[in-house]
Amino acid sequence: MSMDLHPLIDQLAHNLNAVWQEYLTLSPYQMPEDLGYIEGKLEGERLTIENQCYQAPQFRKLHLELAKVGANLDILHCVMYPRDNYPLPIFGADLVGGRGQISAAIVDLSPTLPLDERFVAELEALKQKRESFSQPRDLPQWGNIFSPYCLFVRPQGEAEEALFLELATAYARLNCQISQQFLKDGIHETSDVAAILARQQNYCSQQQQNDKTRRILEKAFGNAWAERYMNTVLFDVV
Ligand code: BLA
Repeated sequence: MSMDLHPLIDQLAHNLNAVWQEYLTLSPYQMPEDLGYIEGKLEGERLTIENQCYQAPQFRKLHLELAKVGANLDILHCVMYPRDNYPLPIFGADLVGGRGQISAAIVDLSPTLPLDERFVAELEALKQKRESFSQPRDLPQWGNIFSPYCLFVRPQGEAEEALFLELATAYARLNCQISQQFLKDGIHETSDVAAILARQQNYCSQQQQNDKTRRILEKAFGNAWAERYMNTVLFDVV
């Protein structure tokens, strides 16, 4: 598939796939039939979407989406939803850019239950790297779902792009490593299923308030389609 995306998007997509394959036992995840590869064009520019989706013993859904809108807007969207019996955070990443510049680069491990101390230790150790970006961005109001370790920047130049890639990959790897530890130790037997589900529900309903995502989908596919896509593919709760 050659969508000719911004190099940082290609690199992060590559790294996420590599980390998943290294640490997790992946099996296919059944997408709604018509939503794997999508092309749309209504009033706006052509929008092409490619979805990859897996599951694993610890994750109900591992979703990586690459999208191209016209010639100037490239998007990577990734969410790793844990199963409701694992006290894991929700890994989420979004890269939005075009014309050689990434305008929004965000990655987080958003808590369901309070973050396990093994996450906190590693994430604290990355603090200095998180703070070295020249253009940090402010989270929107719905962004109260994110952790204090959320990184949201407009990366400037190749060095900052490389650092974002390193950190986003580290967050995904950490999540996979600790999830493997939980699997091995049977930690999932003891977790609070109702609270984990409630946090996933809240994560999804907050993300659905992102009008910037919704508007792009609506312009290419119409309102009803955009609503269904946001509820069933991007931010669904089972
Ligand atoms: C911002 N998301 C954006 C923007 C666009 C999209 C166009 C504005 C870019 C900018 O402000 O520079 C569009 N993102 C999309 C589309 C898809 C997508 C169309 O993923 C999919 C088809 N968004 C996520 C996830 C996170 C996320 C998983 O999907 C975080 C983990 C965050 N995106 C996010 C945030 C903003 C954003 C916080 C900034 C919103 C704002 O400033 O109002």
